[in-house]
Amino acid sequence: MNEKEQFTLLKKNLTYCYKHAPHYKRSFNEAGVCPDDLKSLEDLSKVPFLLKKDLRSYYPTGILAVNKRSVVRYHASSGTTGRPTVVSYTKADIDIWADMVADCLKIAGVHDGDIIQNSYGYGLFTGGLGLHYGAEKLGASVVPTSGGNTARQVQIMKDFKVDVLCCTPSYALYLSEVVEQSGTDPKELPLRTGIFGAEPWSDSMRKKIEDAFDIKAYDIYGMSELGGPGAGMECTLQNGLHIWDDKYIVEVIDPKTGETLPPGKKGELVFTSLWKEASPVIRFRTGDISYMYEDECSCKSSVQRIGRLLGRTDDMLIIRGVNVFPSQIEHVLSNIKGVSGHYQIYVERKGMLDEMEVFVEVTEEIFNDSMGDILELRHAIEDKMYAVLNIHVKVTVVEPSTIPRSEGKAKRIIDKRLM
Ligand code: DLL
Repeated sequence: MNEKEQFTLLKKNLTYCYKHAPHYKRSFNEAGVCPDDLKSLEDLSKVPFLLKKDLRSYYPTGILAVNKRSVVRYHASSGTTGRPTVVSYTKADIDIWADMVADCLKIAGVHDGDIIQNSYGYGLFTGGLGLHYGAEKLGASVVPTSGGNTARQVQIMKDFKVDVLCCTPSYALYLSEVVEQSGTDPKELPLRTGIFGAEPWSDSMRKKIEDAFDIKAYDIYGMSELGGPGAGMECTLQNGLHIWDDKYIVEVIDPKTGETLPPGKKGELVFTSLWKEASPVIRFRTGDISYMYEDECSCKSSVQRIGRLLGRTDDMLIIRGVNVFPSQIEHVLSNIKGVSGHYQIYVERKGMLDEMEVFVEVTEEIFNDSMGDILELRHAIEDKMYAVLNIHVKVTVVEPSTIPRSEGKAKRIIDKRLM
């Protein structure tokens, strides 16, 4: 889709929101803009942002632009940092979302006839039903295992000869361990592709999962407020996440000033939906950090492409005044041999000082080495952390399988200062 077509869609959508969603009428009026003022895509920067707290204030119906009777489904965000935000869908929304997810699966090489095990949770979380409808639309066969009961998941993977696995990357890694414990080499399974997302994961984590199962692992991005999974998807070239031009306009802004940043510059992702009928979002500040690509991917799926997610603006830990992103810790750990990929970060305040301790789980091979080797590994991790973060982090090496496994999003940070 070219810029002119995208602008036409944007104008239509803004006009729709102004007319049908009282929130937008009010916020546009307060900012002194009306949809007719926009003459080009760049003018979108005149439109006010939509914040998570705005959406929360519409609990429990969500920011509705349709009569409640037209809503066929509700989803909600997990609400771990406050009241959940509710997202509503009309029949048309569900249909378009399914098409979008089908297109995402397609560019990752998934096709009709594939057997897809969908281990994203079914329920208020958008992952389960979102991938489910998309996979069906594609003509694939879905095994809707949802999260949990890992032993059964493994049995199903083997018995159904599953081609494609959909779940969080941390759960995929855990599944590979349980397959191994069941006496099967995960590489021997027919599994070909993984569609992993819903939580941050690094390229090194990707390599760990790809090597464990001998598969290709693709990143899928999404957020309840944006409709769910499918807002961003990697193609088989694994070079950035495609954002469908006819579904969203994406901007990157400086989180402090709100100014739009050029391609290549890291900042907060801001999304405007072009397809949502019941809960449209206009310039929604996601809190997620990434950057835009300038060049077009040779697969030509869409013009808009963002880098893999680098973290969240609210994820940043401030330890003794130093900004620390959990993604930096994951990056350090995933480049160290003998580390399993499971870790947890504890932060607490001792007296006046913040202290950070990272519990790092090691592999069976390393754990069987001498005490001296483990101590050496611990020091090596601490040194690498210092080199990257510029603060001393206490590292505790723990036995294999001791960090709690999650069936959905992994809980990596325990900040006792907030408890
Ligand atoms: O996690 C939707 C989803 C389901 C995406 C299944 C992908 C697959 P929420 O529960 O609302 O929605 O959480 C959204 O999760 O703002 C990001 O911070 C994070 N997130 C989602 N996908 C990725 C990803 C779903 N691929 C929040 N990489 C977002 C990094 C991700 N973080």
